[in-house]
Amino acid sequence: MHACAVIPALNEEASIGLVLRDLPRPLVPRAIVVDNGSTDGTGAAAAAAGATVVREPRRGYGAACLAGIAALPPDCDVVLFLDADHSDHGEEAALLLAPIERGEADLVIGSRMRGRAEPGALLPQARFGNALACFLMRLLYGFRYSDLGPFRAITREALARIGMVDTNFGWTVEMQLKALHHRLRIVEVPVSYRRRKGVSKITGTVSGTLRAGWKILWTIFRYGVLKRGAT
Ligand SMILES: Nc1nc2c(ncn2[C@@H]2O[C@H](COP(=O)(O)OP(=O)(O)O)[C@@H](O)[C@H]2O)c(=O)[nH]1
Ligand SMILES: [Mg+2]
Repeated sequence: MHACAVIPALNEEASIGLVLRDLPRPLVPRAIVVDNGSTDGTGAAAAAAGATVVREPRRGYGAACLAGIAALPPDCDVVLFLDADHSDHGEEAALLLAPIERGEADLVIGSRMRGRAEPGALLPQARFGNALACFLMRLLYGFRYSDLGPFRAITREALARIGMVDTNFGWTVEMQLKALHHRLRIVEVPVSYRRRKGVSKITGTVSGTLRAGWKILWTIFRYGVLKRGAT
């Protein structure tokens, strides 16, 4: 197994080095940090910590993930996604990669609801949004996700098969919906989650929460209702 990390980052100079430091190197020897138009030293900090830095001027979480995928080395066969704010515990990468390595899963979601989230790390609006999205996916597909967490692993082959397109906040839920659609083998594992440094740009702001919440619901409607059976 050749795993490569993809880390979308927007102004995370203070934390990106810690994220890269915590990744277990033998298991995840390479990391691509996608600098999404940061105005701080995110790119330089990532390069100093040994990552390959890709720049994506088109703003958006999904746009950054897509740019990271486009830059994967040819021999990479498993992609590990995580956030740049040091909320995810990169040292837990083995928990996500093990089911893939054993040949039991195509997609492994790190669940912060099943694992230990530090108090205050998941804001109430994030918990509510996660619960609602998971409830709706269960109604539509009968599958019990417990989280839309950013820390996840997927085989390169499965990633190619599902054809991700979302350029912003719908990214995580799109992957989960398409995984159900394409009948991927999905496993959830408990992961830890800590409070980020600095202010959250998505769930920590009213506009970010509303835009993300709306986009997630729209994505569930689009793939779960309109396009069900189409792909
Ligand atoms: N590429 C990209 N990343 C973003 C954007 N907004 C936030 N991020 C990154 O996405 C991750 C999650 O953002 P964060 O502010 O922690 O929001 P929250 O955890 O959902 O409340 C972090 O790694 C951010 O650097 C964006 O517009 N583009
Ligand atoms: Mg965060």
